[in-house]
Amino acid sequence: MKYFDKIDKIKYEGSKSSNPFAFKYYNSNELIFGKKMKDHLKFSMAYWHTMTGKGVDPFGAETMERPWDDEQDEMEKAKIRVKVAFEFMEKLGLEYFAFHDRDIAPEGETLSESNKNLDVIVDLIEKEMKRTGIKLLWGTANLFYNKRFVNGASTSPNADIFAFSAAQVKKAMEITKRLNGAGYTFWGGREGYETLLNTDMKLEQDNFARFLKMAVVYAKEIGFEGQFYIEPKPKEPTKHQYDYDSATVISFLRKHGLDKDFKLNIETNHATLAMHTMNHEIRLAADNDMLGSVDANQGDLLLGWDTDQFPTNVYDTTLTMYEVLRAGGLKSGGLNFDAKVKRSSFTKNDLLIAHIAGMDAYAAGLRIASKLLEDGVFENNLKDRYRSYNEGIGKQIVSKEVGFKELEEYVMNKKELEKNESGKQELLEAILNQYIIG
Ligand code: XLS
Ligand code: NI
Ligand code: NI
Repeated sequence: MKYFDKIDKIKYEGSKSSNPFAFKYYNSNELIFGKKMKDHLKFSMAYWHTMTGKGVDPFGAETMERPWDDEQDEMEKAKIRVKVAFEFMEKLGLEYFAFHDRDIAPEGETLSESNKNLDVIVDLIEKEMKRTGIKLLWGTANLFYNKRFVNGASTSPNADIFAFSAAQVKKAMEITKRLNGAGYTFWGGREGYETLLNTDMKLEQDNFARFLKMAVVYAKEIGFEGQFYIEPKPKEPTKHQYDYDSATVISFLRKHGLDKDFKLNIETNHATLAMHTMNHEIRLAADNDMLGSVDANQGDLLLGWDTDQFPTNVYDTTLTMYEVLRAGGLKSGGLNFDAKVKRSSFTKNDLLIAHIAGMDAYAAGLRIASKLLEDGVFENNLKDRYRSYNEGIGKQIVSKEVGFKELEEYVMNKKELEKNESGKQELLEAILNQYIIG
């Protein structure tokens, strides 16, 4: 049975199209800097939101109309969802997906039962991947939903929970390897604390590092060569999460000698929850050679939580793609739509429309960003703004030829310093608007 058979494969019709089931900006094979749009963007479907998200919120029940979930048996439901997922991705031309272990198969009474369920579903996924050529961007383990993780997973005060988490991740890594996943993500859903009054923060963070080291060792053992990612998030569900933001994660990894084994999976809504812009988070990761992948969504800045909305803000997608292009692209990573349709967008077709909206917003952002880069709009300004470091005393500072004494000598009897220049923020913002609006 097909669930989206009333709609043809989504095609590019250009910006004048009024067909809601067509791309207006995403033209998958169009070349940008000699590379296909689809290879710059590498869009991925998040199995959890799109296949299992039901629209519950703390005040209300499920709203989503998902005819494929009518089946009562959980394993049968999981099998049907695999078919639906691949039909859906094929319709949209999504070439990647990402999942948590518990999204694809129901949890059993014991780990052994859960693992058996996974094996059955992974068989089906593997077949569908072969049939369609769709690839796994990354896998992960859900270490936050079950009540056993109430105090955290690898940062739980209870060593049994640490052990359980390790065993669950072991299996999740194995299936990710089996499905040839390009990456494996760690998002510390409950790796943080509610109050320091009951928390040994040092032990918890050291345990988290021990856990990650075990994962690195096990990856070598089984020959998993995908990229490990850590996904920063400052809060929610815990009040304070250890993987707060790019800067925090980078210094944590360096402290524990793990920085060569991990890169960052940066999510737009997490960046804004940390009171940073997404472009700041990406720039910081890229400057430290740690840019890995992107969870492409957007938050509502008037709300203080992770609303995981589909990215439609072209200003933001432009600046995100600008940073991605500037960093030389995403390598093993992609743009994973860690995004859910609004609770009131409950029809199955809203799922298609939301992905089209996100893909179009990113395609438009990519086009604009490539022009900005090509014309050197910001890069030339940067060169000019920092030119004093290319000659004279600036050059000596950069090449570490001078210290405080020499610098004192340099300025002590100088009557006039170089004049400061305008930062030109409004001018640059106006030019950015010209590129966006055209
Ligand atoms: C939640 C996270 C989560 C990760 C994967 O806020 O974004 O969905 O991406 O565990
Ligand atoms: Ni995410
Ligand atoms: Ni999130």
